[in-house]
Amino acid sequence: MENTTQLGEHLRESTEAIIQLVESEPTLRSQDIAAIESSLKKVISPTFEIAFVGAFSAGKSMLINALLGRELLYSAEGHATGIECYIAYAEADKERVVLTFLSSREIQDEAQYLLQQLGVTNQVDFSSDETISTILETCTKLVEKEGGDSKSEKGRTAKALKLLMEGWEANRDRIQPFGNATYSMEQLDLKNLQDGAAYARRGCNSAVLKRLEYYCHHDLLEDGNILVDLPGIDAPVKEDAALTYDKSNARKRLLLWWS
Ligand SMILES: Nc1nc2c(ncn2[C@@H]2O[C@H](COP(=O)(O)OP(=O)(O)OP(=O)(O)O)[C@@H](O)[C@H]2O)c(=O)[nH]1
Ligand SMILES: [Mg+2]
Repeated sequence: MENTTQLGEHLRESTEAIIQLVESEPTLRSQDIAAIESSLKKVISPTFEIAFVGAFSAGKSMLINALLGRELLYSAEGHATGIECYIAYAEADKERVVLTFLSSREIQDEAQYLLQQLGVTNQVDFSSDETISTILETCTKLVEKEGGDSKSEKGRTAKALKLLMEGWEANRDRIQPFGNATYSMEQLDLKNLQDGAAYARRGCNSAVLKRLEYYCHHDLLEDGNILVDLPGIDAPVKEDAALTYDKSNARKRLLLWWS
């Protein structure tokens, strides 16, 4: 009897033969081959997402790190995870990280919202270096005045805006005006998963990242399980909480609830 791997291999060979036939026949060239390929991938290497959802600071990221036996995800007191992180399987010699950045438009909208929270209601020109320097200086002073970035809402907001502006300055050549740019480890000169994790963990980089994908060699992931780490459902940053709420409603995903 054939095992699942052999069946998958036969299915792949047969489908590829059919695709070749379709491509060689001019009258059939308009057929959507990409849809067939994507369905084939789903059948021969199915994945299943397991999302860790719950209150902020409940220990979700730390638990995933403990399960994998490595410090990939940022875990700290207070509101720690601000982006969606996916951890999927890779062969031992093919471990990698894929980083997706926010667009300039998303960063500017977020900055404008944070400025509004701080009482600045006029539209700001983020293309001016002078404006960015002024925002950074003002935020630094505000955080000092508030006695740190965790003592008051104003201090937290000023710190978040400072990190966002620093992240934008540091990664400006990588960020696209409207689309979400995606980079491999090699493109960012990162040598391994730990390097990737360290890059994403830096506050200013984390502020301008949208999504992280770790491809990691671990038995737990080998059957196609993808671990998903998300911000706390009650995260003090409302966009982060909204992201988790949104992802929690996705179908075909197991939710592990923490409180
Ligand atoms: N003693 C103890 N501390 C823990 C445990 N789990 C988490 N912590 C601590 O709790 C804090 C928060 O842990 P995280 O893993 O960042 O929590 P999280 O649920 O991912 O939080 P968010 O990313 O903000 O949603 C960290 O300082 C951890 O060291 C645990 O089982 N025991
Ligand atoms: Mg976390």
